[in-house]
Amino acid sequence: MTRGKFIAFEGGEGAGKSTQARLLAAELESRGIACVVTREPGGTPGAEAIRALLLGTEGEGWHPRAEALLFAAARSDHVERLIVPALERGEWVICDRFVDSSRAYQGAAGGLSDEDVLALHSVGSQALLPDLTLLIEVSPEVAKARAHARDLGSPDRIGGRDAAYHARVAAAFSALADAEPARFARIDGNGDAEGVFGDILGTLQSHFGAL
Ligand code: T5A
Repeated sequence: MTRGKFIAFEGGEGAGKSTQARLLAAELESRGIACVVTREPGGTPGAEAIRALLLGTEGEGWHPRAEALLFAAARSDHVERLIVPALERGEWVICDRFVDSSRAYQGAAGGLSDEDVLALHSVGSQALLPDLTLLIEVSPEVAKARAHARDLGSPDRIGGRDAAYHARVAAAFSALADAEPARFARIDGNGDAEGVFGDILGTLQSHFGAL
């Protein structure tokens, strides 16, 4: 059995990750490639329960280190129970966010070192990395308009942080992509969904060959 491919979408709120993940899954299925679409934080019952703890807006929230530990715990359950078994069955896994979100949000923007975030990932998820990480980048204006339309003005605990925090997240994603060009592909997400998807399909074909 050939192991499936692990594709992650990354980027800020409203970049279009979920939209593109769904389009990619439909395209792969139409080509006879079995795939699983999942998300972080979440994807398994345990990780979805942690998601509610992390993103709910009640209470005082979490200290940055506790937040990072909770994301790592959710990811550990997700990797162990869903991602690795699917890859071993030969299915492709399309994941809406993965560890690079922790590196950008809890690391660069939240104040933890990249080494500490990667150490948590090593303990929790045996340092699993995607075969390809698609970083969807949009202007701050486009991101704000799309996220506002989706949230109806009531963002979750992390989406609701200030513009400076989200600017640090965007800069961190950009730096991660620059540092690992073999694993990352940068996608301009400002255009319409079909046009962005065309770029993603072209990127997959140049990365993995004919699908
Ligand atoms: N987080 C997550 C961390 O801090 N650390 C971590 O380790 C992880 C894993 C998760 C939050 O947790 C944080 C990051 C986040 O703050 P979430 O809701 O799962 O929250 O993630 P979001 O990024 O907030 O999800 P969004 O739905 O806002 O963003 P998407 O998925 O990028 O955008 P999408 O596809 O849902 O589209 C948003 C809207 O725009 C429209 C869609 O129809 C939708 O209405 N749209 C477009 N419109 C025009 N043109 C296009 N090309 C469009 N693409 C989408």
